[in-house]
Order: sequence, then C-alpha cells, then structure tokens
Amino acid sequence: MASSSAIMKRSESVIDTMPEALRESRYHMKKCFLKYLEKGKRMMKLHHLMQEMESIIEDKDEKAQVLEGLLGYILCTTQEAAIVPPFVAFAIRPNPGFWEFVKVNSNTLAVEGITATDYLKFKESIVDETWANDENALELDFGSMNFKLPTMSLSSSIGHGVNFASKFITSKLYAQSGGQQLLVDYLLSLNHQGEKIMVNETLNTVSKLQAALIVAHAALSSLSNDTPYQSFELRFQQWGFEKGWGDNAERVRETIGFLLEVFQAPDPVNLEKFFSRVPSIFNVVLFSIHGYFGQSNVLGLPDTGGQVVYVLDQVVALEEELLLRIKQQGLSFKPQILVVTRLLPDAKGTKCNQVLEPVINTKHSHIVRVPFRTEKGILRKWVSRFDIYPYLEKFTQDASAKVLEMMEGKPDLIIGNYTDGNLVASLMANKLGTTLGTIAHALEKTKYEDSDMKWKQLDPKYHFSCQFTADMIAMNSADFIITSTFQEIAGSKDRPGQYESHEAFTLPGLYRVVSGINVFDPKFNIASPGADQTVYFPYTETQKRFTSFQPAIEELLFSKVENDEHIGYLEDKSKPIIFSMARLDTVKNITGLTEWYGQNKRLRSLVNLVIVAGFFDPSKSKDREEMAEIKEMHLLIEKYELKGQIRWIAAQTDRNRNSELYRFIADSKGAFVQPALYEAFGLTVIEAMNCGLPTFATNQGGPAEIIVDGVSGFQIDPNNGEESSNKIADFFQKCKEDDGYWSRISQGGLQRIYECYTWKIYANKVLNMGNIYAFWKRLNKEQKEAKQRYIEIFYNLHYKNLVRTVPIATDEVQIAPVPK
Ligand code: UDP
Ligand code: LCN
Repeated sequence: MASSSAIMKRSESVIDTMPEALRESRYHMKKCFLKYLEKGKRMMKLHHLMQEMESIIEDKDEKAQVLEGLLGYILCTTQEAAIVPPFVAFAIRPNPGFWEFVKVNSNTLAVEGITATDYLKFKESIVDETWANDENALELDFGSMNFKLPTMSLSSSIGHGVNFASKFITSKLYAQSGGQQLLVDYLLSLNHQGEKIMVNETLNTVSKLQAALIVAHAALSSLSNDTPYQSFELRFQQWGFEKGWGDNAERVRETIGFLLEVFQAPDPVNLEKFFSRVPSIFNVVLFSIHGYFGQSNVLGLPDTGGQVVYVLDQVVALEEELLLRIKQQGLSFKPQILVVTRLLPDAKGTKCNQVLEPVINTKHSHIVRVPFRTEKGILRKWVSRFDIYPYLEKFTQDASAKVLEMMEGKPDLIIGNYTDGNLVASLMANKLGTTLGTIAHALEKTKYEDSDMKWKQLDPKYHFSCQFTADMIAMNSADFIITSTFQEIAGSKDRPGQYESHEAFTLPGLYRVVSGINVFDPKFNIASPGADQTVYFPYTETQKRFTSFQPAIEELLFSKVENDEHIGYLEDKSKPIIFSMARLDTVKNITGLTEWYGQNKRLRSLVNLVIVAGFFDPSKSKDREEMAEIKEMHLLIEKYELKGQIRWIAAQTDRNRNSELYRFIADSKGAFVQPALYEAFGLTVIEAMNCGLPTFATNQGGPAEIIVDGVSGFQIDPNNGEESSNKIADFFQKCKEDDGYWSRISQGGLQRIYECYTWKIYANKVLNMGNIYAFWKRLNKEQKEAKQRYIEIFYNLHYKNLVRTVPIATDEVQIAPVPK
C-alpha cells in the first residue's frame, strides 16, 4: 500500500505526478514496461499489472519501496491498462466518479495525458485497428446535450439529486426576473382529470398569489389546528385557492408557510418541503416486463428473482403513501397504480396468462398483462430477458393504449424496471410527456468482464449490443434514476459503479461512448428498498409468528428423507445453523460457501449448513450456468463428505414460509450468509436482518453499504473463503463465550433496517422525486427536448437495426385465444 506521504502529494493530477513517480524508480520501471509489452497488444487489469511489476523487482526492500511510493499509489488506483506497443495507456480512478487517462511511452517513459476518447481508441485498436483509426467512427456524447444543466461536484452529493435539484431550482427562481412566475405557472397547471388543484386563474401572478397567501395564512392562525378544510373552503375559493393545500387548518397553514418562505428568499429546504406537499401524482405506471411476473409460484423460474419481489412491495408502499398524501392534501381522489408486464399464454402453472390481477394488499393497484405480438400473432412462450428486444416497440404501443384506456387519461409518473422496462417506459413517457423514473436493479455490463470490448463475441448469446444501447437510451431519457445504493452509481474505492461504467466505453465496430452518463448528474437518487414487514418481522414477535409452518419447516430441515425437495441431513440438531438462500447462479456463489464450509473444520464443528437454492437434477435445468452449479454442489457434498452436516433444500416460493424459516434459524441462534461474488443490492440480506437473524454478507456490491461491519452484521470477502469462513467461525465461538453477543448483533441489524431500509422511507423519497423532477423537467424544457431529439435519432437509426439481429421466437403449437 502507498504511504500517506505519497497520498498527500496526490492533490495534483496523475499527469503531474506520474513522470516524477516513474523517474524515482526508472530502472525498474523500464524493465516493468518492457515486460508489459512482451505479450503485445492486450488489456491488463490491475492485478495483472501488479503481478508483473512485482515479478520484475526481485529485492524485497526495493519492491516495498516502489509499492509504497507514489507509483504504488498510482497503480493502486488504476483500473486497467491498454497495451499498444510502444505505449501503455492507463485508466486511472483516484476516487469514485473521477477518472484520468494517461499514456506512457515504454521506451522513454514519457507521460502524456489523453482524453477518454483517445483512451477508448487505444482499447479499440487491440481488437479492431481499422475501426479505431476510422475518423468517422460513431461517437456518442450525451454530455454535449447537457449544455445548461448543472452537475454536482462532491462525491458526497452523488445519489442525493433531489437536494441538489432543490438548490438549483431555488437559485433559478431568483436568477432571472420573472423566475418565480415559473412556479406560479406550474401550480396553475396542476389538475386531476381536468379538475383544478391548489390555485385557479385568479392567482395567476406572483404578486397576486403572494398577497393571497399572506391573507390566508393570517386567517388560518385564528383557527384551531384540527379545523377541517371544508369549514374554510368557501372563503379560500373566493380568494382564488382550490383544494390540495391540506385537510385541516394546521396542514394548510404549514403548506402555505413553506411557499411564503420560498417567495420571500431563496430557500431550498422549504422548497423541498413545499414540493413534498404538492398534489401532482395520482396515477402511476410501473413497467416490469420480462417474466414470469406474478404474485405466486414465480420465484425460481428463469429470470424471475428479486425484481418481482421489489416491484410488488413497491406498489404496496407507493399506494399506501399516495393514499396518505391524498388524504392529507384534503383531496378525495383515488390513486391508481398499474404494473404492466408481459402476458405469457404458456403460463406454466402461474397466473401470468391473466390480463388483469389485483395486487394483493392494495385497494387500487393492478397487474396488467399485455402479450408480445409478432407478425405471426401472439407469442405464447417465455423468452429470456436477453432475447426480448424485438417485441418491445409493439409492446409499448399496445401497453400505452391499454394504460390510457384504463386510466382514462395520462399517468402522472412512469417508472421502468430493468433494461426492457426502462426502455418501454422511456418510449411511453416521451410520447406522453410524463415524468420518467428508471430503476436498473442490475446493469448487465459490469457482470461480465470486458463485456463492451467483447460484445461481438457475446452478442449471439446475450445481445449486449441491444441491451447496452437500450440502457443508454433509458438512462438519458430518465428525469430521475432510482438506485438502491451509492455503490450502484459510483461503486466503492476499488470498484467502479454500475452506472459509472457507462460514462465512457466502447463497442468496437458499433459506436464509442465518450460521455454516456455522468454519476454527478443530479438525476441520481438513492432510495433503498425494504422488506415487507408484515412478512419479515423479528423472531421475538412470537404473537405474530406463522406457527402453522413450523412442523413443515422441522421436516424441511431435520427429516432424514431425501426427495425432490431436500437432500442431505443434519446429524446434530442442537448446533446452530448457517443459512443461505439464492438463485443457483454462479455469481451467487452458493457453491463457494459450500466449499468454504467443507474446508473449515472449526466451522463445521460449530454449526450446520442449510442451503435453499435451485434443484437437484441438472438435466432438468434450461440454464447452462445453473446446470454447472447443480453438478458442483453434488461434487462438493461428496468431496467434503458433508452429509450429516448439510441440508440442501430446493428453491422455495412461499415468502411467508420462507420468513418463518429465517426466524426458525434465528431460534437456533444461527446466522444468514450471503456469499455472492457480486450483489447489486441483495433483498435476502434485509429479509434476514428484518427477522433478527445475524447476517454475513458479501463486501462486493450493495450489502457492503447495508451492513456496518461488526455492528449490524458482518461483511465477508467472497474472494477469500478462508478468511470469510474463519470470520463466521469466530462469531459462533464468541457467541459461546459471550451470552449477549448474538443478540447484540441481531439488534444491531434490526436498528439498521428501521433507520434506513424500510418501504415507508422508500415510498416517501420516490414520491418526492416524482414531484420535484416534474417541475425540474419544466424548468429545463429546452435542454430536455434537445436531448430527446438526439436520443430519438440514436433509437431510430441505430437501436432498431441492432434489434433486427435478434432472432424472433416462434411457437410450434397453434395459437390459442388470449384468456380474458
Ligand atoms: N427467493 C425465494 N426463493 C428462493 C430464492 C430466493 O423466495 O429459493 C427470494 C428471496 O427471498 C428474495 C428474492 O427471491 O426476496 C431474491 O432477491 P435478491 O435481491 O436477494 O437476489 P436476485 O434474485 O434479485 O438477484
Ligand atoms: C436484482 C439484483 O441482482 C438484486 O441484487 C436486487 O436486490 C434485486 O434486483 C432487487 O432490486
């Protein structure tokens, strides 16, 4: 690691410090750069660069000196390098969101700063020299369309766009004469199906509105707080006010107070408070397209994981918050939320072939299913999310027509989920002029190493050319982007964020993105999901426990029978259990956890292992990755002779029973382990924590933000099994020695959840975003329109051609009518 003195010098840029750093150890560096060049053109990641450098310097002290110096620091912050003899071009990331590019001539060690464009050309020339040198190669520069928009500059502001937007809006209201009139005009435009809200044309100027507000505020101070709005509604109407300010005198007075403060002086805090009261959202459309999307029996089916859980819980939370807000606004309108998904005639025992389904635990929300249509009619069968692109444009048209019919008008807010949902949401929002929010859940680009450079190779299987293009379109169309964590946007110290990796990248032969998305864009907002607390509640709440599941859970865990639902058994039932549950994808690393357990005798002596994942017969899987993981699980159980200490249970679909399983494990004073190689967020982590189960979760991705290590759970390194399994063993050892330790961690987890990870917090934040960005969008209308035109050209001239390369699925069987 670099010493602090070296870091202190790093106030300068790399281009300033690198020449000196190379000079400091010129002899070794010359050798080192020659070694980098040895294998010719190629890409090198940080660990390769380090390995080769370390192999060059034989003397231990000298090695330490170099690594501790400035050069060590520069290398530590390097993400990758493109070797194009005689140059080595470095992509350096000193801090989240900050990148520098330099090229070093290996013969002279001369250093030159280069632009992102030039760096990308270096990369391209490794795989496609002609393209790299083509002066007319297509370059995308979405940043060039942000000609008037401000961006943030502090890393600590990333993901808090609403706060920044409020400041900027406030300054804009005061920057130009007539600025405040923009706000008055906005309020005048508010309505619900033609019915005016808040103000009418009587108060159409700042001075008229301000004067009326002052009078109203004074009049309200003589009324008791709980005086209903109806008792002064008439007087308010005479002054030019309409409903929407509040349901009683206190609330109306507060709302008016916030606005008066905003009119009096620039005041972002009161602006934010005021906007949280503005009734501008009643009808919301959510898109979650690829399926299976349903309310039962869908988890465990291909492509169907946490996103479905998230969206269903999201609807319940948004409806609850909308109902509360509408009541508090003194209005009596009914909100409406539609989740639009694909109708799957081949529903495989799910309800995914039903057109309309009320969302459980809501009053006014529905799932609406719209089929995929091709020239041959309705497509019956499931298609993978990677192959979904040919159906989306037609789907958008059909879905839009359905939504307009059901809502009897335009929605106030459209939110997309995942690439397919975000693209459709952006097309529809653009057509209707509706505010657009997008949610990635997981961006595929970072899941596969060099997926951009290797797109040609990967395209037949994954169609990344379509996916990355669709992602760029949606990200740039969105008025706001909701993320679950900071990491999702700008990563961590060592790892770029998922969005950050879209700042500059290249698909050689297709296009070069020189400015894709800026993580400092105020559209980014963190709103972390929660877990349904009527289902996932602490094991201590005995009155609420779903005790009827307990005999079945006893059987699931402890019977010695091996069948389609469980294999393996637990010899010593008195031991605590470490538990994991996930889809059996490679990235979830369930096999990794099984291996760590197999190899760690101490851990094995302390606890049993229970896994819920996949199923047991690889020949029944459609997915190559899953097949390999199933085989690997069987091999590991045999290799480490785990039977007697492991229970492997097939994927479970009943969330109530699953929640009781988490609590059952908590009763055994066990723990939950989430060992993923990378996890975007990790709903299982917060489900377990909500149940009071101490949780060990991967330090790669979202969970590193959820858990404060040693306080609300533990972080483990999925790439260091020995260290991780010992950390788990240490915990159980300590629990034996310290009676209260287990409960302290359990409590710490619960506290963390209640403070940061609940659906109530989420819904409140998202609706505030909807309100603020609706106005923001109006303020930045010209710029938004210019960008949208750029996006439309890209969509029509490029994306559509890419979609044509994706094969269109056909059904072998005759098409049946779609059930009503
Ligand atoms: N899940 C489930 N049964 C299983 C595996 C997972 O019900 O066999 C649920 C789990 O409780 C969680 C979701 O599926 O609600 C998985 O979400 P997560 O964010 O952990 O991962 P994803 O599958 O989205 O990558
Ligand atoms: C997708 C993932 O990969 C998970 O990490 C998230 O928890 C899930 O979606 C819900 O956002």
